Amino acid sequence: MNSRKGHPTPAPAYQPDAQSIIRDAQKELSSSSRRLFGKRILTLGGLMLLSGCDLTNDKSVDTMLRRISSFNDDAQALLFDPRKLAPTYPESMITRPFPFNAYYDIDQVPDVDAQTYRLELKGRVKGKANWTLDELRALPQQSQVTRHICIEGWSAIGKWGGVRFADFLQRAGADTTAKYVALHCADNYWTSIDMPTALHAQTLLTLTYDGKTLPAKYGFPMKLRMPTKLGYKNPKHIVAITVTNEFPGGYWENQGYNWFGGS
Ligand SMILES: Nc1nc2c(c(=O)[nH]1)N[C@H]1C(S)=C(S)[C@@H](COP(=O)(O)O)O[C@H]1N2
Ligand SMILES: [Mo]
Repeated sequence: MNSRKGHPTPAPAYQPDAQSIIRDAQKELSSSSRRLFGKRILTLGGLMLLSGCDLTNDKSVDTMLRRISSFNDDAQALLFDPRKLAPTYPESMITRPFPFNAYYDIDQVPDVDAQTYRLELKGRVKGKANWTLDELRALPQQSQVTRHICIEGWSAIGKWGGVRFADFLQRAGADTTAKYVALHCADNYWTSIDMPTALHAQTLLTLTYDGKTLPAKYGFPMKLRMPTKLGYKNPKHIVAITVTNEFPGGYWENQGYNWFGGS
């Protein structure tokens, strides 16, 4: 479970050469923030101008990269239009077979028992705290064909079905004025999202893939599917959900991936 297959190993803290600084900076910046800056690549000089930091000092580089990343989160949150829909596709465009990806190999996919499974709701939630799969299946379902975009440079079109997350949060008595929703997974992966994205019309708590029960490799029993966010923000095998005002971070986000992670 410890190998980091599928993603580049996060760069060592600091190597005192311009190339490694630029590589780190590029990793830190999502594609949309690069659009925001109007360039694909920031030069070392550009980074110095932006930050006012002396890039020969490793602490200032780290501080600057963190500042750019949180600026980028704020900018993306401001630019996010909760009513704007991500593109949908005809079923004929579904990618077959749909790729598998995780921070481990496919033979280590967690095996979640459907009978004993309960989705646990924590934090700022007044209603029902534990949900069985049958209870989730009994809620109104819908499906969508959307493109999943992985930061590693591949994308694929798939069809997911399930409960609109906004409906679920409402039924569960969640405080939808809270800032964050954290998603905890059976494989110890976790991520967190902003409330406007949680309430977006295309954010689905999915129970099916291509019309059938979500297979283990794609996240049985449940994946939160958000076509407005990059792949690493779409957690599989969710076992608990926390509604909170405290920043929860995430598995990849805590290793330098941009937190907002919009596509
Ligand atoms: N629980 C869990 N969810 C996860 C991951 C993971 O390792 N564990 N990887 C993420 C990444 S980086 C990607 S690209 C997608 C891959 O989903 P797929 O296997 O359905 O293509 O799952 C995301 N959700
Ligand atoms: Mo990914």
